[in-house]
Amino acid sequence: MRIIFLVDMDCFFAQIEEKANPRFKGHPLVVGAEPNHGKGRGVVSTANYEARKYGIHSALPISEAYRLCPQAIFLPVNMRLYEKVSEKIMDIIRGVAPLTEQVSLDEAYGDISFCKTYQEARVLAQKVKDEIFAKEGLIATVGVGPNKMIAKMACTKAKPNGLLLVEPKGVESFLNPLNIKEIPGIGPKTALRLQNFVKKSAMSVEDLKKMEKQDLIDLLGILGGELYQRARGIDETPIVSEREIKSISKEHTFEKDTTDPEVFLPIFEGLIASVFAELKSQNFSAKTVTIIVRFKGFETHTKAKTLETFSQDIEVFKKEAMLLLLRSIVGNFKPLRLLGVRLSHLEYAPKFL
Ligand code: TTP
Ligand code: MG
Repeated sequence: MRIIFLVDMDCFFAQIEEKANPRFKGHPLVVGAEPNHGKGRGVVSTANYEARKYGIHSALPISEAYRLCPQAIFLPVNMRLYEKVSEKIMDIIRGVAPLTEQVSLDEAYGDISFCKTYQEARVLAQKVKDEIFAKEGLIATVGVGPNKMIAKMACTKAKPNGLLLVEPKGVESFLNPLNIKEIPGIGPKTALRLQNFVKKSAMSVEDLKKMEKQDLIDLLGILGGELYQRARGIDETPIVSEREIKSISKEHTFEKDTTDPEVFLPIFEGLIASVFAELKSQNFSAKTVTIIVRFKGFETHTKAKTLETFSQDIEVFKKEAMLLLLRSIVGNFKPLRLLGVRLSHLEYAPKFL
């Protein structure tokens, strides 16, 4: 039996700004693009809870935020500062739960299955909240449950400044009355398709549970099968510590050994694109690119280039990888059997940069 917690800072960027300038406290505060008296472009990064009362939220156009509350304090994004605070928060969380998975600057799951009971888990969850407050002067909300989905939903329910535990025996009564849109993975479009199917304008998780598994799969494919499980509180997704990932690589073995650039170059570019897609989806940036060239007869060459700084820029790495490939084959050109690309020396690079 697992016990998982999710720690998520309340209105993270805004809270940091309030702490830096205590006179902002109690006033609506918006962090994001320059509002330029309502003509500004760009969006809201986040808003404190006072500003949320006016309907302001993340990703809202800044012009709209200005219209809703022109008297709010509008501040630019000071990412350097937020990243520093984020590192400190993550250190605190890792001190409490050794196995963690950071999902954004202000949010991390922790496996606290070493707690034998939910009472113990409550003490630990309170401890992480208290430590974040004592050391950083910031408020976090913590959700606890038997898996990531329940921990996440409990955290959302408990916001702001909350702590909510949903024990296995309480999962059903926690989920049943919720609107299906509260289940992670059910966006507005999926919700609409489900509502149309059951001919209801609002649908609860209890309604969702009445649907046949096969109908869900016919309607939504793989997601349908997953939702059948989620509606029952089942989520076996593991916690994957970002520290466990040391490199990202892809290889391709040619069906026939080849010397034809029209065959191997598109494959090489595809490998680069695919390691990059993975890098981005894991929220990493990388410093080192390595290429692996295996010729007919298994002679294998690897060449690497380490950049001066971490990067997520595919064009930078593509250029380096191409140079490395050229250096490996010029003057030594034999039929190619395999090509590979590896990114290593990874650093966690949160979203929203
Ligand atoms: P969230 O945790 O989603 O939001 P939050 O911490 O501001 O508020 P909540 O109390 O609801 O958790 O995101 C963390 C930070 O990430 C947020 O403070 C700003 C940034 N962010 C963006 O820049 N753009 C976005 O669209 C979102 C959702 C967040
Ligand atoms: Mg948050």
